[in-house]
Amino acid sequence: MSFRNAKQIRLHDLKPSPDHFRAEVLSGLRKWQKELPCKYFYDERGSYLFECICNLDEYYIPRTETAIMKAYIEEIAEALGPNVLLIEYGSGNSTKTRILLDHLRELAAYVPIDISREQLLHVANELASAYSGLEVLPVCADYTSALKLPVLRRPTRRRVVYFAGSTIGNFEPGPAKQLLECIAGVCGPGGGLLIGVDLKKDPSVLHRAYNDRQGVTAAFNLNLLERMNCELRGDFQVDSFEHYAFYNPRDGRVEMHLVSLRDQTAQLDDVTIPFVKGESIWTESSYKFNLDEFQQMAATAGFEVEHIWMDEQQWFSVMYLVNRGETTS
Ligand code: AVJ
Repeated sequence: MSFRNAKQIRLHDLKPSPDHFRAEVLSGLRKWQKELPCKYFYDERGSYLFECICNLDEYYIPRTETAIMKAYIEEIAEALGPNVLLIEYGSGNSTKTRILLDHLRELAAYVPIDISREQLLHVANELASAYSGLEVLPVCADYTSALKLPVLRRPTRRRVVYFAGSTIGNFEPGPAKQLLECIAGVCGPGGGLLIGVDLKKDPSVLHRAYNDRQGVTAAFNLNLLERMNCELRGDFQVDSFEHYAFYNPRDGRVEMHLVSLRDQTAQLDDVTIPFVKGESIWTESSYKFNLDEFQQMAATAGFEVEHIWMDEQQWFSVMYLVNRGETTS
């Protein structure tokens, strides 16, 4: 399906259907350790709350990543080269993308891919008017499923996937490798991957980042229950669940959960889901990497690290990898 809005931006709409949402929710809530896919955080309110998180002092990722991009943008532009087709996974509000769009030479086109349709259309329109002459081709999709790129006006020299914010950390190791393989397929041999990767650090810094004082992260987590109430005819008692986030050093990840504060049941349409007091729904993992851990994982998908840029504290990295077509196992 595709449609044009007033400003003539054509949206390729592959957004997951309500039935798909329902099926994924039910299968997650039937597991022994209940879980929900974190991609469903990003409805309109969730995307808004995530932007609020990005402005919190405690949540160091966006400002650190932006500072790295700004400090090294000349080197980054040099590494990517001219006449690139830039494909962004999980484009969100595209703030960091603007740094790239300002500096890449003879950029061929920009394809933002995001699951949040409202935000995607809004941002695509803004960028299309801010960068006249740039072909902007938004795709509303869950980029973990097979995805066909829209047809471009101009030929390009290289495809580069931009995957910011350390969203790769939201995937378990197996699916993360699969996603990198899928990205290797999308950018093709000789194509590139510019990726933001959050690094292992003092757990207290991580703890603060996912337990902010204002409770924005808690609201973001709990919004998933509200979304299910609205879209799946649920009756979750949102105030009977509590945000719980911690760093798990054994697995190198921050885990977010929603903990049931009492024995209770929740309805999702005609399905009843029981909870005992203290039981949790696991809503997100956010893996943190060492440089060589990430390098090895990327190598299994055929990517070779060409550049690593970091902040002074070495909290975050931006890496440029090239698809060499040779995979390790
Ligand atoms: C943007 C998905 C990488 O995992 O740090 C922020 C999402 N979750 N606070 C992250 C998030 C809680 C964020 N990602």
